[in-house]
Amino acid sequence: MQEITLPGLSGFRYLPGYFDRARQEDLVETIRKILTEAPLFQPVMPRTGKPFSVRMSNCGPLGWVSDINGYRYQATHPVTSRPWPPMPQMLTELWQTVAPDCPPVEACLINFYAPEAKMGLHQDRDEDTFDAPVVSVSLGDTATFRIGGTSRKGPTTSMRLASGDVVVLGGEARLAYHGIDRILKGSSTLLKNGGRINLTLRRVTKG
Ligand code: MD3
Ligand code: FE
Repeated sequence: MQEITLPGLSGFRYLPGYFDRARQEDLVETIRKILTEAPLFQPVMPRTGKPFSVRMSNCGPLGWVSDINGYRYQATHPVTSRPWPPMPQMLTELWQTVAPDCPPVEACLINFYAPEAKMGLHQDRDEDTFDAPVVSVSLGDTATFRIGGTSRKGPTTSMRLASGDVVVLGGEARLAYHGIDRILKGSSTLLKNGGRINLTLRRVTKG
């Protein structure tokens, strides 16, 4: 298994091809089942109400939501009001493998990118703890990902995230600015209707 780090950003680990094609197919089937229970919703920006281009859902005890009132984690789906579906075993196993000394994963945010979707540069800081890493899994079309440092200005590094790739954002990288510039339409055959799914595994509460 290949592991790539960045010289200026400790705690960043890129694990290309972590999941082989068969396990990616397994994961997609598992996620599709979750999405029938907890459908994708369109989050909006706090205050402005401007919709995100990415649609989202969650699984696990807590899920991240954004609405006119703000960003937060909550135990229920914002549209159905039902609890989020349980965390699949493949994801709890991934967490145990890459974050063995951390308390259990509590949230898996499911981001769905249509070919035109993107995500602006931001920090992930809605959790009550930054001790555990954020762990990202990419499925479907390749994305152009940008990561900088812990200040909004300053240099950024661009890299491609392909289907099956895992990124672990711990240590200094946990609070790095990052975003998705674009999706390379038609770059993967994994998802029948194209697009990209990103899963992010998180610890939300203090262990
Ligand atoms: C770097 N997701 O859900 S994954 C997000 O592809 C998010 O959907 C993007 O940013 C996506 O918040 C990027 C890679 C990633 C995830 C979390 C990070 C990079 C990160 C947290 C801190 C630093
Ligand atoms: Fe993020």
